[in-house]
Amino acid sequence: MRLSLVFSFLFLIACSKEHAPMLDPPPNSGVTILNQLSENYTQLPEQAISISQDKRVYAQYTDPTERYNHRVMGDGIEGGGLVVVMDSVFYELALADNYVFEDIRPRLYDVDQDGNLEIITIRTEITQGAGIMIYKILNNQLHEYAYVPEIGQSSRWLNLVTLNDLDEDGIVELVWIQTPHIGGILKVAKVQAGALTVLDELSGYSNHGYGDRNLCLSVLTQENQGKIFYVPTQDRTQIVGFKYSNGRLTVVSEIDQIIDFSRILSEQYSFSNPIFVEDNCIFVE
Ligand SMILES: [Ca+2]
Ligand SMILES: [Ca+2]
Repeated sequence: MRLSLVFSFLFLIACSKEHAPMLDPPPNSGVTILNQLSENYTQLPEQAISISQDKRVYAQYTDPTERYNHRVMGDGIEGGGLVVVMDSVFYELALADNYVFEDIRPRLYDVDQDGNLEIITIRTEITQGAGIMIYKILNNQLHEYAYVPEIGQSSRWLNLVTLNDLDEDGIVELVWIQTPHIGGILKVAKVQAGALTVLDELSGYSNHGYGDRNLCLSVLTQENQGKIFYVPTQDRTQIVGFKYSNGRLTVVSEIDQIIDFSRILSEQYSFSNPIFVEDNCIFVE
């Protein structure tokens, strides 16, 4: 009698399991998209995925390649492709063999302020060095929208500083440092369709240590005098704050401090009113 009760109990458990509700996440949820990005694509060693704050947009580099032997971030493995997910639709792009994404993960920012995020990449041509390519989804495809032309020489790289409307004229500015390892030149351009025009530049700054995976050596703040961005000097002994207005870069602050290029800048100094923008803060241990 007691044995039959046990069997009945086990039978009931088995039946209840058979009809248990499914625990898998619903299709196209964030977890599913992350799983698809990591399982259906070959990721770079950093496995870094950008996710927009509203979780509508995801982006990662794919198809690791060693066809460009520069090793600016240590391992010589760069991206050969890009996948972007917007509103659960996957958009893929494969670079031609003479290009790589010399980068860790794509940045997401609404550069034309139309309510949809664009994808900002460091894209290198093997004989011409690094440039910046901004992609936009148009007609269900990733299109080249705006770009900083390549530096013009192989094994020359650049790193982004910030993307923001710095002078508050309604147009987003892009700031970067060209050749941060060899006399880094700080440059600023307004983001508009097509090739971007450098509006001002100043040399002697750096936001990357050769071989490091830390691309996060700049900080943007909102201060009484407007938006100020900070980068280290090339010799790593100062942090310098810049304002951009009337088409010019102006130094507004010089802070004497030794900077460790393996650590993110915002952790090395107490900035007032930093604006959180992960676009200038790409860091992998
Ligand atoms: Ca946009
Ligand atoms: Ca502006």
